[in-house]
Amino acid sequence: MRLQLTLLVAAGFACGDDAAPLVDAPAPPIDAAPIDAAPIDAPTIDAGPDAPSLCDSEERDDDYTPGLTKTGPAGYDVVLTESDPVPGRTGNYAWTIQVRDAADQPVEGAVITARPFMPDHGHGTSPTPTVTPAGGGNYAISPINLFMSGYWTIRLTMRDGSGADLDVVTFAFCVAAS
Ligand SMILES: [Cu+2]
Repeated sequence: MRLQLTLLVAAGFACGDDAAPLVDAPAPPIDAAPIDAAPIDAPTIDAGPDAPSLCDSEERDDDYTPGLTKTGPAGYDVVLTESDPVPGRTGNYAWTIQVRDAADQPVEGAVITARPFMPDHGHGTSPTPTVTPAGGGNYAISPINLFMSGYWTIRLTMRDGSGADLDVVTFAFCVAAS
């Protein structure tokens, strides 16, 4: 900053009378910033008609839509084909997912663990969700007990039948008090 000011002064001095118009440079419109800033945090898809204010300002969460897909570092896709209910309020959730490998083939026989976690609070939930194969690379997960309002991550770790790591993905949702 000091350098810039020095250069500005030096330039003004060197230009003599030509520097005078700088004083009259038009000021930015005073009301420009607030108007531009407001719409950036517009409510996301998971906000219903009575949108929970707690989650309106949450920017880390996913926007739920059936078919929301996460890709792990090993190239596996996990498709959240359905969440019952739609994420938004505290309570028990039942998910159906489909796992697809890096070649886009459904993955049968994966051993999956689901771990809900509140990173802001450092705790998980209980009971631990049960993951049940449903055929065709689909798996049912329940209950996902998001008992506390706030930001949750749901990490899905996938291994093969021998226990070898396949991939891991994390979904994230904000829920408001029911
Ligand atoms: Cu918590």
